[in-house]
Amino acid sequence: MNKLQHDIDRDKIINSSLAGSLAHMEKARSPFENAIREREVPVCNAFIKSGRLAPVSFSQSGRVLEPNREIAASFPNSIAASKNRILSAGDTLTATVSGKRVAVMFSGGPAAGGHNVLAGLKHILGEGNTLLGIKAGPKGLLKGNLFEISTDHVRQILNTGGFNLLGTDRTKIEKPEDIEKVKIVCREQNIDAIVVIGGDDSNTNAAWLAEKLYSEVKEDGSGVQVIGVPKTIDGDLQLDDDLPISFGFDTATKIYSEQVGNILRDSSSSLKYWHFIRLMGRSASHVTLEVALQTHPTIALISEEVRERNITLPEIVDSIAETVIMRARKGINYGVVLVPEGLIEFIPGFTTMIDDLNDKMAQYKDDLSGKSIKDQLLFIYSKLTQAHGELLESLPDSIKFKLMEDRDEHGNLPVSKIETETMLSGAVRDRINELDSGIKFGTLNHFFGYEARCGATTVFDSSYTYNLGATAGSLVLDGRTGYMASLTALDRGAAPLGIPIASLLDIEIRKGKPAQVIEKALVKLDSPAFIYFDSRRKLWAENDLSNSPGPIQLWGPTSRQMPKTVALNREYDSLEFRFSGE
Ligand code: FBP
Repeated sequence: MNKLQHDIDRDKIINSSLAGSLAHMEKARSPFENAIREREVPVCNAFIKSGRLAPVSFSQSGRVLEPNREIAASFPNSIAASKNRILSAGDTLTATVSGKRVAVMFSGGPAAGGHNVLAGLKHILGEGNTLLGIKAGPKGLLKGNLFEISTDHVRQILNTGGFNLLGTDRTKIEKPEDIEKVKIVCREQNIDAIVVIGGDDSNTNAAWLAEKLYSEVKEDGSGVQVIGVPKTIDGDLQLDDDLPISFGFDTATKIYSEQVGNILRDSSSSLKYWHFIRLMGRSASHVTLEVALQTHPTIALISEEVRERNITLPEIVDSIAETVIMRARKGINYGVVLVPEGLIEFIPGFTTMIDDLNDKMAQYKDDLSGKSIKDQLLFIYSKLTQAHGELLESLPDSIKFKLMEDRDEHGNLPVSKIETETMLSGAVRDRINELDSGIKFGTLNHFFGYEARCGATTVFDSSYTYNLGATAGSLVLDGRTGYMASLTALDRGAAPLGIPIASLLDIEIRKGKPAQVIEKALVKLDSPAFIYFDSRRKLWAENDLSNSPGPIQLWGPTSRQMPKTVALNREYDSLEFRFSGE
């Protein structure tokens, strides 16, 4: 092609009508996103009055959540007001509340559905009140970085995944000087209420804010209300029927299930690989359990079982190796092993070693600073107990280095960066070679994590979050503070609730010190979901019963399904959710 010809063709392409419409779709305007913005979101009957959306009032129910005594002493205002009772929704709020300025932020890791919380909140507050978005999470609140969320913004984000309208971060708000900064921002920007959309650590922030901003924030002596919304793909913010699941879990697990289903199908097609797949989810194994129920992998490890049954690393490795050999003898030289992200913290020996390490890293922070990772390790071995030092030293460098990385502001280990799947597949290979070197064992390691947190929101998450936003807005308009919005009875219309956040706190060791934080809900071995999994897994290991659930379905047969673990644990009759009385 000569140069002139090239220029002519280039102009033709750039000026074509197809190029014009492609350029128009550049920012969040794919045909898919345009279509999902138009989807109607089902609303609970509680929020409908004479065919229109209306906030509800709340009253204290008979359900009491007794907090830990030591914690109760730290939250006198919140506990005196809530009496630790869950709020249930009553009739439509009779008084018309107007003029409120409500600020909302995302906090912690993104999770699909956050945008619909904003939409439900904005719509329930109505035109008489103002919704302000806090940019970049708690850090943005400390800086007073706010803007007004308009109806146009809401139209743009409805039903879309991600937290991109506001952004998020993991700053911990606890120190008196931080609380003081928040008070100044509230006074300067005349904020009446703050809604925190976050996980366990972020809702711990919300509990502290609610307590400290209870009164005497504004010049007239009034306080600032604080309401939480339960978000996290990890699914570890749960409270039986009163909080069946956090939002984002359904979308993330459906995306991982599609990917795992595809890999299972690939493994039984190409007939030569064992895939070790680590799934995100921090400490709890809810994500892995849900994906296992959706896809029926050869093996799924559950961290809580490892801890409770005291299963050591060599025992985990042995049992995987035995399954590989058993299948190989039947001529099946492939399989899929699901590994929960937080496994390493649950393996006996590792748990206490990591606690000791956290403790020593906090204690010798100044000595460690400025040293290379290798020098930090040399320094820390001698500070740990002998057994812990030896265990740390025995690990592959890639794992050791990650264990030495800084904890986040809440004291969490960066488990998303620790390649446990690689460590395990390597150890299984060594064991197989010891037991039967003739076995073919081709391995591939994967981590499925960040690809699901901002995925296209499932119908369950879009509906759940819109109604959670309406619940949070109703709690604000009803004058409540220190509650987390929730919905119960997800299979029969869903009913709004308010859960006193301070009553959810417990004492955990973080960065080597006791800290008051919301207790993570872990997988229970006597839960219906685990019992069902336990009854099937031997069959999945011995045969090929894998399932490919396919991509998230927004229309069609499974579009109205909630997570299997939620339906089983709540003992619902079917997987179908219902957010309205129809
Ligand atoms: P939240 O608890 O804030 O919802 O975050 C969950 C999570 O996605 C974990 O599953 C994961 O381990 C972690 O965030 C990763 O954190 P980061 O986004 O800071 O890398």
